[in-house]
Amino acid sequence: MRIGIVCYPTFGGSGVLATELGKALADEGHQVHFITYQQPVRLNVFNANIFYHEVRVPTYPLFDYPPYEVALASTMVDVIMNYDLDLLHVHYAIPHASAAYMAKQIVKQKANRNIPVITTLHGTDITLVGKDKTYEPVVTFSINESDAITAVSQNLREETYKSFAIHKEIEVIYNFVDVKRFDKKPIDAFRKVIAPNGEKILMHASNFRKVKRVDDVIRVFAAVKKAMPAKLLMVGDGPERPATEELARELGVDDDIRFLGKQEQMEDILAVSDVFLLPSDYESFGLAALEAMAARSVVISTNAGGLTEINIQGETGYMANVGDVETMSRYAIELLSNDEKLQTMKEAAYQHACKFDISNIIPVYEQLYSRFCRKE
Ligand code: GMT
Repeated sequence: MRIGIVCYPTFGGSGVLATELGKALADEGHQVHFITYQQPVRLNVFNANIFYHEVRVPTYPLFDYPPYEVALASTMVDVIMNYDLDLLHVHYAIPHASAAYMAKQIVKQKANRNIPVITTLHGTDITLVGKDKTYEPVVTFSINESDAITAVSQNLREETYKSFAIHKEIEVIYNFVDVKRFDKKPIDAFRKVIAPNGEKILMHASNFRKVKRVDDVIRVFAAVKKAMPAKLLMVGDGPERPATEELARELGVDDDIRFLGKQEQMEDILAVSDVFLLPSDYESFGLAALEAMAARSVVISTNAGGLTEINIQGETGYMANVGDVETMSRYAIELLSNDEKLQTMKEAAYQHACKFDISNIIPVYEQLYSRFCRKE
């Protein structure tokens, strides 16, 4: 098949998932065309089946807001027509689903062709941004106009039906992880630099936005530090980072925390971590947590959104209510004080992550695509 993939090229989970999906489809022999404004961060391989089409947004002094959606739709039309695409798969509804609708109409008029559009909902496009009155009518319309709609968890499916008047079926296709990539032995030298005295290592990775409650990560770590020697790795960057660093200084734990910024080699960093903290207000799925589990890190998270669909309480990790720093700290201290339990839960987390392995999910997407593909 010739598949167009539209996504955000940044470190966000939706872009990561879309890129990994495209890479895997290319490995299966499909021709994959990424259409986005920048080379996706995880698109770091050469594969003759992968094409990358950059959306250029020409500016003009009149434009306070350059019209990205128009440029995106035009690029979609160009790629569909010139590479004879079979379908478009757009990740994150805003503005990809509405741009795809526009492209679909143009291709219909120009070439009398119906190009199927599949929209995958990822989370904040529904729960945060999409709900906003400013965007809602366009989001509702363009989701309904998609030929197929998928959501990355049951929770997100339900949230979408609750918040938008969607009259089509939303199929759940869970996010996936390439377990082979994350099942790595820790690099000893790296572990020694981070934790020279064999301290336990906690970790968090996100885009440091309010929804991630990064301050709760620091508060849990401060409680753990009172009970045992430990280190914390903070991966990623975003608006809450300065306040988070300030809180670490205030609580006197800054010397034991490393802010690593944005990182591509997540598998090497996750491999040295014992516990992964994800105290978010909401996660439609929590891809970062799944990657941590595949790397044998035990996830201590909130029980928000789709996290309950990937973490099993007391078996693969622990969950607490949003903001319940005390309970999350207690879980972390109990677990990190009991090596046998820690090893058992690490193994259980890994085994559970294997159920979400890429090899199980790619065929599901292929089956979905084949329902809409032209019969030659
Ligand atoms: O978490 C973010 O802010 C990034 C966001 C995105 O769209 O890239 O992540 C969402 O999609 C991921 C991939 O499907 C999910 O794993 C995340 O849980 C989801 N984030 C939220 O729901 C807050």
